[in-house]
Amino acid sequence: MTKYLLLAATAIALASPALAQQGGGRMQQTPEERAAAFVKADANKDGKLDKAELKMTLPEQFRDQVDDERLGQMMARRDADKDGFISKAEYDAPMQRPAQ
Ligand SMILES: [Ca+2]
Repeated sequence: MTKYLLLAATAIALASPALAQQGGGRMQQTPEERAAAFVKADANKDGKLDKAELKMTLPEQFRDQVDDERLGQMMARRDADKDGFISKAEYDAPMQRPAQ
């Protein structure tokens, strides 16, 4: 059931990008925008993002609010193979919920 709700919510978000952009702009990015954000954030062009680089993928208004701990948590959520870097594949993968 939860899955259907999530799908419905996603469908609504996708169907109304203008709506998603309002109210401080939640990150409903197109694949092209995500790819561009990754390339832009990958400051040393090694094809993966470290913590500082990951921070650069965040909307500007969030960067100042994210401390090192939060950043580490975001990193851990995306870093599927736990090598300490976010590869393009990991960046593109659906966000996992933190393991409990
Ligand atoms: Ca990099």
